[in-house]
Amino acid sequence: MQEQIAGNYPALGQPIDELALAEIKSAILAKLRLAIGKDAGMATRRDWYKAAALALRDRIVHRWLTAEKESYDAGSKRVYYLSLEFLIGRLFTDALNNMGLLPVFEAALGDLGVGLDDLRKCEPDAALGNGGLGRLAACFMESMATLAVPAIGYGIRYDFGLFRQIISHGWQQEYPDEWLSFGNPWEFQRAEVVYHVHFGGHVDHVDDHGRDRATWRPSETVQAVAYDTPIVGWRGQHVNALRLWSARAPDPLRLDVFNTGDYLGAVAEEARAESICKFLYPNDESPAGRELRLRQEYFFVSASLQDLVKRHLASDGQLRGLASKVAVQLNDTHPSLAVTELMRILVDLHNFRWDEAWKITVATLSYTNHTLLPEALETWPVELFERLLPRHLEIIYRINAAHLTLADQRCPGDIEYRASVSLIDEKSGRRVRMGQLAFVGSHRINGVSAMHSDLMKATVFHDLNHLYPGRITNKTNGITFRRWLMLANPKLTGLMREVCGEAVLDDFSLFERLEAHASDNAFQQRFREVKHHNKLALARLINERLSVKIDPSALFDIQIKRIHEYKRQLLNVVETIALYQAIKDQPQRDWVPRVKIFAGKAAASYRYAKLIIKLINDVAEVVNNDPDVAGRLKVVFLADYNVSLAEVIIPAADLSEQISTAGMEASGTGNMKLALNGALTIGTLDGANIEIRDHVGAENIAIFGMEAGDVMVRRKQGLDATDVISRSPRLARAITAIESGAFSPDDPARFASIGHALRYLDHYMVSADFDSYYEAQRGVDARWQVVPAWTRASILNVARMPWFSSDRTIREYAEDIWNVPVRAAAAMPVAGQRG
Ligand code: GPQ
Repeated sequence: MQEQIAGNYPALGQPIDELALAEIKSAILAKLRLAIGKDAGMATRRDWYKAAALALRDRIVHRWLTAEKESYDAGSKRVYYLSLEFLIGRLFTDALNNMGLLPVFEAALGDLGVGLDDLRKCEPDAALGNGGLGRLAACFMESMATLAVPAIGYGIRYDFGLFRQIISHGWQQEYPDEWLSFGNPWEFQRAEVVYHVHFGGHVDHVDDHGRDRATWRPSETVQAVAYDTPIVGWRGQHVNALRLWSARAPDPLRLDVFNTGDYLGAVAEEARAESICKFLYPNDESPAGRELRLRQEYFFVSASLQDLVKRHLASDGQLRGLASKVAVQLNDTHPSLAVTELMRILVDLHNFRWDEAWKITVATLSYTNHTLLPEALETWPVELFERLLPRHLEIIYRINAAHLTLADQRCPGDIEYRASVSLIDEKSGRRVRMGQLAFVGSHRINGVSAMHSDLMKATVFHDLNHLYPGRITNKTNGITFRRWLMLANPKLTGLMREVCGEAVLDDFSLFERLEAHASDNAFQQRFREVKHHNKLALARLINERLSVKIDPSALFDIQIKRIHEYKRQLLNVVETIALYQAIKDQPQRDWVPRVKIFAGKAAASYRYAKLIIKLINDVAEVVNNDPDVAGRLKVVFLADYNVSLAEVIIPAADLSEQISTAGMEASGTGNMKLALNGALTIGTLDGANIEIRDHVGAENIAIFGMEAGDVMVRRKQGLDATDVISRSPRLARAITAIESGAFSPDDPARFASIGHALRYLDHYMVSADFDSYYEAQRGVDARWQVVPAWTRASILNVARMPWFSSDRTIREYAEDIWNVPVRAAAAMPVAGQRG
């Protein structure tokens, strides 16, 4: 049993084992010398970080190989999570924590004269994703490992992740994210795992007794090389791989061309191949629409399917039973080509009859939808498809033929119905619809919150749902508590371990034990001390980065997420302006001191979102330098929002802004992270906010604004907001200030387009929801002033969040979609309980 200790999180106050300490110290020193080639005397902090990471990796690899062998021997069904985005952040303390090795590494490094926290900061964030969708994939990988679901995450190893954001004179500027420039200690290059991925050319048909077989004669080949990163689950019991593909040309150098003196031409093929994994498209909920993006999508789908088919054949010998051993989850439409690629593999390469191949494909694949915005669903011009993937286009036509026959049977003569379900959009030039393709080729299609899944049935997939009833299911998103509570908020975790018992680390239902203490004065005091500690840390960071001093006892009002019109940072700014004006009008009133904190990136091509960032910064400039509001209002925009910055901001939040236009945020997951850390939510009835309200109780959340149905009705009436502005002098005054250059004296017309939208093009209901939002904010002020009641609500938010663990989400996917067993919560090794 002692061996298990390594996988245990040492109980509070448990002394560190001297033997283990000595072992880790010598392991780190050995890595420093033998893997880094340095002496302790010469080592930089980064050298120490790498040495420690490698020493840790060794310990993970042992578990990894064991887990791998166990699932192979057992012939277990495997999950393959296909995602163009994995927003991982840092792995060092995440892996240490899950391995139960955080205290011993901290002590060992301390003895060696280096601080663990300093080393932690040497690791660059792996930002292979844009926002929620990519972070969800990272949380899922951790939960699948925790629940011992044999799984592989497949994606692309981008040379450059999401751009670095710099704010210069208030404007966003983008710089490349060179996350690999100092190497990556977590990954294993698998030089032997290489697949050929083809593009272009033409298709030859063989008359094969109507079997629909064809031979694709491609004109271009790219190689996909595997890089594996181990993802270790809680208590180190199970480890899965994240397998990312890197692209290269079969011939790195054309010597014949080189010898003619054309040095650039000699490496042109290599450059073209490598461009596939050069960078992450910085788009969020807007399709990239470029040929390179389609090449990325096919590249990773093809390599991943070749890999999983090869693995399956090695153990089962044939593909007939694929669906009983393999579940492929498509994260959004980006991997939709898996439908056609799997059909091609089965029919063209393995001689399956079309109908049987189709059954296997549908039984193997499932698809998660992350947005209702019709303009965000990917489509590709037929002509581009034909040029890049001629055989896949044929397969799409063949699938569509059968699919439309079914549609005609269901709704005979209904041309509109047929057009709406077709895989080809004939309206805007001929385009392939990737959402429809993923839907038709999957046995389950899930939305990511209850409301989103309902709206999927009612809107974007209404007609497809009619044709394939029962396929749509809901899987409300979740977040991994190991990262978003234990690591990000060790102080709160410590308090919970004391009050709920050590077992709370394994069984989140024990959070409910907090409820009994929610009104207890002494406990409240300690709970507030934890929050204050976290707020001090954030205040320090803000002062370091922006030279803005904020009061840690002020209400920290936080909006952190991608900058998007539907997420309505603008609503928050307009309310900030109105509040600023109100404070200036009556400086003597007992205003609640507030710090408005924003962070988030705008897609590089999204001009309006970038203008909103400029507005936030311009408002900050005026507000923060106005002595009339000093001590009452501050506005802060933190640049370069990423996972690591979120880990500092979230534990310090008092108020969580979840204010999207109702019906537009599929789920949200930041809302869950903030509530888990004790922030009260001010939000609309949108996405998972609704389920958060249901769990924490309507009295512990501030809901405002129009509901999704109201929004639809009002949009039908038009987008002009003159009516609401004429009824709200407060709103009118704030808009006028924006338009008159009150915040942009150097360029008074800078925000004219924003003023115009607020008045006449209020698609996102910023003006329409303003009064309701302003009132809700003043309600928050009133609550804040009653400290015990606020603290109680904050504690109850934490206590009632366990359902939002991604472990729960993964359990639901496993049962309802993948049909794989998961480790039961009770089967987790539990450390001795304290009371
Ligand atoms: N989401 Cl379509 C993204 O982060 N990027 C995207 O391209 C799309 C969706 C988000 C969505 O906006 C959030 O509401 C969800 O919580 C998140 O996906 C995960 O499902």
